[in-house]
Order: sequence, then structure tokens, then C-alpha cells
Amino acid sequence: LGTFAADYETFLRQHYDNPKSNVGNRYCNTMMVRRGMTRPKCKEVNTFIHDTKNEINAVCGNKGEPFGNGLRRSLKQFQVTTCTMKGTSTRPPCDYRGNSSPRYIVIACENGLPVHFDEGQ
Ligand code: T3P
Repeated sequence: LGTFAADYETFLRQHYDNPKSNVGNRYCNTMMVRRGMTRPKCKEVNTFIHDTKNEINAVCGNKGEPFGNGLRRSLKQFQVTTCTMKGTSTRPPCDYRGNSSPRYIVIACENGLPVHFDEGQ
């Protein structure tokens, strides 16, 4: 795997969940474990995007616009769930609250593929 492809795979693991997984009322706690973001320490904030890879990838192209320092902002709002640690300790077990809403997404792209999630707005 080239480095861009590896970064894209990591982006998908961390930020792509479509359709939104049916894991009951503990979506964030379950998904953060399942996607490998709770070890060795709890990732503090992480956003899952509930849309197709095509729609997300297109933000790197004609469905996004330049934003800030080399980033891309989506032209449409995406349905996302942002998981935020409830406390301040990053020591597992990790406990999250989830916030689901439509947001513009801001990402970094390499070779036309998303490699980093910056923020939702
Ligand atoms: P990554 O670079 O692995 O995509 O900003 C630091 C990390 O926090 C970065 O991880 C993105 C993630 N993050 C979200 O996923 N959603 C958010 O709303 C914010 C602010 C950060």
C-alpha cells in the first residue's frame, strides 16, 4: 500500500460509517472500540460520516471548495455523528457522548482522496 492509500484506509476506518451502524444506544462507546480508537489511549474527539464513499471523496473534487490552509470544505451538509469523551482522562475504558447532526465537513485530501478529518461546522 502506498502512503496515500494507507492514509485513506485509516480515514475510512476512523471516519466512515454508512449506513450508520445499528449498535443500540451506545453508538459512540461501541464504535470507538470497534474502530480501534480506544487503545492505547482514548481518542478525545472523532467524527463518523454517514454517507457514501463517493460523496465523501467528491469533497476533494467538485463537491468541495478550498478552505483555509490546504483544506477542503464540503458544499453540502453531511449527516455525521461526533463522539466526544465525557471526561478529561484519556485512560481506557473510554466513555463518550455522541452528537448527531447535519454538518459541513472540512477535510484534507491527498491525490484526490481524504486523509484527515479537520472539523465539522
Ligand atoms: P484524524 O487526523 O485521525 O482524522 O483533530 C485531531 C483529530 O480529531 C483528527 O483525527 C480529527 C479528529 N476530530 C474529529 O474527528 N472531529 C472533530 O470534530 C474534531 C474537532 C476533530
